[in-house]
Amino acid sequence: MQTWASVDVPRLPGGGPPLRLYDTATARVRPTAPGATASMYVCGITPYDATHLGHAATYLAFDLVNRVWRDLGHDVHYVQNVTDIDDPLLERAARDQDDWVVLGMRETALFREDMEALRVLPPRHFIGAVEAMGEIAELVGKLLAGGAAYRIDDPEFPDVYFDCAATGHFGYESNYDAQTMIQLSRERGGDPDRPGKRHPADALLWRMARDGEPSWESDLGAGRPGWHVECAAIALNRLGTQIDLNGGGSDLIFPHHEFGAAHAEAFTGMHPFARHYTHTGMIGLDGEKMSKSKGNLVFVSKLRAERVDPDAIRLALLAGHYRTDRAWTDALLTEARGRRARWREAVALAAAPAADDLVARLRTHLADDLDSPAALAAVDGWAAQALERRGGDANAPALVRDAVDALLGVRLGS
Ligand code: 5CA
Ligand code: ZN
Repeated sequence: MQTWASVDVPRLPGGGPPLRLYDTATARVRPTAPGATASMYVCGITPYDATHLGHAATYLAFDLVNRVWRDLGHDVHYVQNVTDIDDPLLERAARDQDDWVVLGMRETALFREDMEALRVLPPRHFIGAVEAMGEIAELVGKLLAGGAAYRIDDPEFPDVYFDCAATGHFGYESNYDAQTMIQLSRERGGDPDRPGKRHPADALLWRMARDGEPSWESDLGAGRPGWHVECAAIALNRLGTQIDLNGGGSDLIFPHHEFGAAHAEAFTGMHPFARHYTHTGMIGLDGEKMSKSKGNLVFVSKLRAERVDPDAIRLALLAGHYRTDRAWTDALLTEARGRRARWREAVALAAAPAADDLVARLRTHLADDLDSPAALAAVDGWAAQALERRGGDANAPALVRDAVDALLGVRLGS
């Protein structure tokens, strides 16, 4: 798929400490240690509705990872998928008497616009499940041939399932117990109650064609893929057998990333698939997680249509720590607008207090598990001093403008 337009990222003098990130699998903050190339796979949208602020917060968190790694000199190889065929898309299209292909294309186009407006650096590969159908079916075929998958005993629909006992490591990513896994798979698109599975949590790999549903020809028989194998195939084929980071919201910890990891590991024999599994907290509204199924959504495109500055949306979302479940409020946006105005005023001064220390602190805060609230507070401190004292270093305003642009993705110049 076509990705979205990139923005220039200023290069900053000097360098910062290695990026440390929380890893769900080991339940602690650990240094990331990519080589010259840093590989990152972040799960993309299911395009049956517009991008809301929860999605935006998640992609902004991984945009910070991208920016920090780039600042450290890594070539970031970033891949993101689009789940452009799955039950929710078909259900929404049926409800609205829409064509699922058109629905997916329309919402994906809007997502691209939103990401561009928010100045999120684009992935190098932005891949839809439909365009990756051949490679997904091929991976399912290999898992089946290798004994990690099985056909369910159902003469009408002999669907293919992944055997969660196949790798010997299942559960290491989420660390959830069996009861929790079964419960979460029930809530998140799985079918633990279907008879004939080896384990209730076993996930669907290939769903044989049903009347009235789209399907694709393959060696497995006509059908369509399960959700997790889509991401495993797209990631493996572009980033290789082991990656530096697999990311998404905390609602993807199980079953999605547990199975994605298990599929990849069963195929490659290498463990772990990702060196970091990094998950963002959920953005809520009025006390509930913002989600398409609950309908309590604030869309990025709606705010843009109301002429809300995307930089203010970015600052409002970065004012909270990425791992914290938090609520969206209008007050956050008001605060972000005020902050942006003060920062702009400070970088427009002819001279300001020296900024080398501020740049160092920005790097240190972000390297510390993306502590964006501390990074924002550091810029606030510098801006307050600059506006109070007036004068100082003539290079400081431009350095701060570049650092805020490169590391936080916020543009303060004209
Ligand atoms: N297509 C799959 C991933 S392969 C999917 O989960 N799509 S999604 O459209 O439902 O979500 C896209 C991303 O936004 C996921 O990483 C998800 O975890 C994240 N997300 C969804 N809701 C929220 C929320 N309320 N707050 C923060 N992140 C969210
Ligand atoms: Zn995914």
